[in-house]
Amino acid sequence: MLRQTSSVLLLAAALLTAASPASGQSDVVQTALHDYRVVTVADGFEIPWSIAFLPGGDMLVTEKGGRLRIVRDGELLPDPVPGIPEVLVRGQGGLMDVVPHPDFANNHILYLSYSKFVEGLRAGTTVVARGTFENDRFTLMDEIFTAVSDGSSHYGCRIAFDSDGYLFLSVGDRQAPPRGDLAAHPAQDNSNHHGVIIRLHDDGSVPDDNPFVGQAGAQPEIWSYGHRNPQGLVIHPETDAVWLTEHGPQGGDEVNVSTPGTNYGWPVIGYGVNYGSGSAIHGGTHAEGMEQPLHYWVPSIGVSGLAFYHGDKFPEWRGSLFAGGLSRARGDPLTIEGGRRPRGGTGFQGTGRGRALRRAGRPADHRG
Ligand SMILES: [Ca+2]
Repeated sequence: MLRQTSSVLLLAAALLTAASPASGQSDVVQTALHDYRVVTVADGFEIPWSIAFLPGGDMLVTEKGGRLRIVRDGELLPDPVPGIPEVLVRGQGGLMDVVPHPDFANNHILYLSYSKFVEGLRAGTTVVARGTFENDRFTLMDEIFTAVSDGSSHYGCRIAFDSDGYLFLSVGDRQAPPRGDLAAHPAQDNSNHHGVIIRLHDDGSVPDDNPFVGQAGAQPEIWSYGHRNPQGLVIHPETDAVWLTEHGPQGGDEVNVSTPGTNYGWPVIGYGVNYGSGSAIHGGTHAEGMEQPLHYWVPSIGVSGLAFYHGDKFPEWRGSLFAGGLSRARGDPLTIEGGRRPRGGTGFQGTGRGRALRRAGRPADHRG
């Protein structure tokens, strides 16, 4: 089920590199706005989860099983990076995101997110660690965030930095079952980190202006809540807004823009149903005080990596949001009209699971 090819992982890099004819590439794919080829940049990975582009041209690729790999000059180096912290590899858990510090060129700091074993918890929790990456070795500095959460899966784990240097992280709802009093679900309860976007300084300290700072009983790292399992996260390259995609249940994957203190409704409202049975989860799709998604997919695409395109090779796609999907390997360009309402379009399609999307060509730039 988790079988995956590197060509899919590297779809974004390939796509946005405006392929010229070479080996290891697909036939021309035609879409409404642009024709393109998919080019395999490197292969040989085991369940790759994310990519980072470093100054100098190296790519780092996480493998869910706990390894960080280096792609240099188009070749996957045989040895994994030493020094990676021990991760809990179980179900959806493992080594997930890798993101360089915005000033990586000078400080060589790298951020990793992963699931970690914690005594007493069923399947660990989501952790962000930072360390230096020099001479092809990772040296752990510290764990800057450990989510207060307990559950079976839904770790979230996407990291993004905005232009002011704030670190945003998604944490899933840990698959707490949505039943009974939905308003009492952990994703609606800010005394924990289930189903949230968090905002931190680059050292893990909490910014004074986070929305729940000073609110009794609330976790001060929370920026927005009521999410299910956000696994796409990107900062808009012009507006600095925090865009995310989150997995719905059966149907109801969503695109949201995370604003401070906002409740995105899971599991009180939504557009999906229970897996298999198709029985209702939500009382409805709308509720007072709960934000509507900008876009939703029924059926779900199995959202994953997320990127804005602002390059010049494909002018009609400029400003579009590309959403990776695990179940329908594709990137969906969503045209954002007036910065607000996305419109679905025909994007690129691959042959496997579209896990990670990063725009290539701007080293260490994870804002699009
Ligand atoms: Ca929602």
